Amino acid sequence: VDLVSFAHGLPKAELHLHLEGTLEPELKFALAARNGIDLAEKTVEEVRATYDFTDLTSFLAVYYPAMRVLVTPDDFHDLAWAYLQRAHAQGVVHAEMFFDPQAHTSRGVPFDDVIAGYRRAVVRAERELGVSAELIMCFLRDFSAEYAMATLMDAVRYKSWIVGVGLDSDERDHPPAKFAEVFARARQEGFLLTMHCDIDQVGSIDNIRSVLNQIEVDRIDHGTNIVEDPSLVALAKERGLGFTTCPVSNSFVTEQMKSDEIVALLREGVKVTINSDDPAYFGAYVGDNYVALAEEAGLAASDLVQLAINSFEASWLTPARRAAYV
Ligand code: ES4
Ligand code: ZN
Repeated sequence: VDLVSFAHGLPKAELHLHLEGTLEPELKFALAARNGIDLAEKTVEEVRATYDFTDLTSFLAVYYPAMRVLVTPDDFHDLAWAYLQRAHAQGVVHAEMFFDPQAHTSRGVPFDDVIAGYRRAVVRAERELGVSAELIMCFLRDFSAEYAMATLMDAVRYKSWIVGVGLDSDERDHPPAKFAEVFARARQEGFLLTMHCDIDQVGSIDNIRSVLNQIEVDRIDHGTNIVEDPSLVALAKERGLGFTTCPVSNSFVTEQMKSDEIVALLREGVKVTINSDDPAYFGAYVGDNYVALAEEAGLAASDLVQLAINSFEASWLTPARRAAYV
C-alpha cells in the first residue's frame, strides 16, 4: 500500500488537538449564519487567505477572533463532532482533546454551555463511531493565575467529564511557574497534568526543566528541544513521559517541522507522538501529519507503527482500556 493509505489506516490516538483549532471555514460560515453574526470575509477562500502565519503570535491573532461564532451548546457540539468524524477517517480510535474555556467565558459564554456541547460530542463519538474521547481543559497562560484558578473551580463540578488540565497560548513572559499553585490544586482534585512547552522561545529549556522538576507534569506538549539537554532526556525516558509533537504546526509557527528533534527522541526510545494541533488552520489532520513527517525524515513503516504504539502508551487511557490497543 502507499504511504498515505498506510499512515491513515494505522489505528492511533490523538493527544494534542485544540478543538477550537478544528473550526473549518465552512462551519465558521454556518455558525455565523445561525447566530446572526457578520463576518468580514465573504468566502471560504477569503478566510483561508488570512492563514499566512509566520509565528505563534500571528497564528493566535487569527485563532481567537474566529471563536466568536461559537455561542451555544449546539455550536460546541457541532465543532467537536465534525473533528471526531474527520479524525476517525484518518485512523483515530481514541482522542484526548484540548479546549480553551477562557476563550469563551472571557466573552460572556457560560462555562456550562461550552462543556455541555463538547460532552455531547464525546458521548456521540463513542456510540456512533466507536471512538473513545476525553476532554483536557487548558488555561490560557496570558491570562492571570487567579482567572485560571476560578476556571479550575468551574471544572471541578465536571470532574468526571475532564481527564486532565493543560496550559496553552503565548509562552513568552508566562512561564510554568506562574501557574504552579493552580496545577498543584488541579492534581489534588484528581486531574492529570500536561503543559505546552513550546519551541524556539527564549528560555524554553528552563521551562521544560521546571515542568519536569517542580510541576511534575504527566506529559509535555511539544517540548522536543529537550534534546538539547541529554540529562533531561534521560529523566523523561526513565519516567516514561510522553511528548505530543505536531510536525505541520511546527512548520507554520517555526518554519521547520522539527523532524530532527522528533526522530532523535523516537530513536532514543522516548514516548514521542505525532498530532495535528490546529488542523483546520494548518491544513493537516493527524494522518496527514504522519505522512508529512515520514516524507521529510524518510521514516520506515516500522517507525510509523512505533509512533502509533507510542500514542496509546502516552495516552491517559486506563491500563485496562489501553490493553485493548497495545
Ligand atoms: C496553539 Cl500552536 C499553539 N500554541 C499555543 N497555544 C495554542 N492554542 C491553540 N494552538
Ligand atoms: Zn497545541
